[in-house]
Amino acid sequence: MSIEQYIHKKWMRRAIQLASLGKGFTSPNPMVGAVITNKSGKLISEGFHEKTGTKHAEAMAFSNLKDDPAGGTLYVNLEPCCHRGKTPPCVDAIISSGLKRVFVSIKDPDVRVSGKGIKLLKDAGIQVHLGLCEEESLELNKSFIHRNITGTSFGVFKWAMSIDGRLGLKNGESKWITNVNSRSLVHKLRADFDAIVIGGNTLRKDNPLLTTRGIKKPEPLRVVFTKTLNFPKECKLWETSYSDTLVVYDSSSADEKYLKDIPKGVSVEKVPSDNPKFLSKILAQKGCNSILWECGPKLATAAVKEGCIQEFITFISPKILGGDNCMTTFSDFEFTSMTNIINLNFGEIKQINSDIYIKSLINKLSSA
Ligand code: AOF
Ligand code: ZN
Repeated sequence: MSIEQYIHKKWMRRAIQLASLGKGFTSPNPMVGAVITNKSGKLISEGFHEKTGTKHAEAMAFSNLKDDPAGGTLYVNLEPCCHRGKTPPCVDAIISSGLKRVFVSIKDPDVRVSGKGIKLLKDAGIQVHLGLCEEESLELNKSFIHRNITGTSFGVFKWAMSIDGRLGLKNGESKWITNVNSRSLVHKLRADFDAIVIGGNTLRKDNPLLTTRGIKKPEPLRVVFTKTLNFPKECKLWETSYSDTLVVYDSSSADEKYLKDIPKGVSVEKVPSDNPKFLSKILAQKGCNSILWECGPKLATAAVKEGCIQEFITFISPKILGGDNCMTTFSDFEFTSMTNIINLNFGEIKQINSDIYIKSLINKLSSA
């Protein structure tokens, strides 16, 4: 790698790092960071997109300028926008700034932009280099890209199991399999997601709180997907003063007489069947780029079958729970041939005191 290439990479990595400061707050928008150097290659400004509705990264960088950008270079991890949305088009600001060159990591999958931003810059005589740090940028904005391409939210299924692959005892006695550190990691993990989903059975059995315990404000949306609408009167999710709750029900099976028992502060939506794809679409339309599925085995299996899950986070606890008295996560899959099984790739693996955390990936995304 030449010194020049190394320097360009360094500034793009900085743009990606700035972009990631918006993690958890930008949805439905992407995480974007921008770095501007002057014609001598000196850093003269930085910016990032803080949250939806606020200045785009490029606009923030232009408002932080410490020197004349004419003849300089912009580094940005997503193609600059060319539409007038909540804020003016960034390409207009780039063109009038006199910058001579723009490095862009990846194209914007948003149909309002999608290559048109790059074309406008080139038509204005600006050199555009596409593809620098592409992999890192795809990874950073995988949820935003997934929602734009598929119309569904990027899904991560999280569960905890014993070393022999058991979820717990069927009698419900072993509610917590993992240690307290793994459980507080889950609270942190939730902060990276726009919504946390469980099924009606998990609500009835566990009565969970599903919050980050104040790590993120506003808290992610808490969602219950139900076939019956039949819930206990007292549920932690009904307390909505610090965290919103949405109940999505299957109108083909639920008895709507139970709607009156759901407190006023809880939002309710219906879908035509128990297919989790309907849920994922509704949440995508509400602007959720990402969903953490914390549901039980039935809904998890259906969500995997319907392509609603892209990644798995598994906590493994060093316990042996044994056979028939235990629940397993994917017993609803009945594979009869190795050609049909689901193959995953291991991503991150780490030890959390006595437990192990494994992230596995189901498929790889490509750029727009
Ligand atoms: C951002 N921040 O830094 C960049 C974005 O809702 P709007 O009007 O803010 O437009 C959002 C779209 O703008 C988004 O889908 C993406 O295509 C483009 N670029 N968005 O929120 C940014 N550069
Ligand atoms: Zn923009």
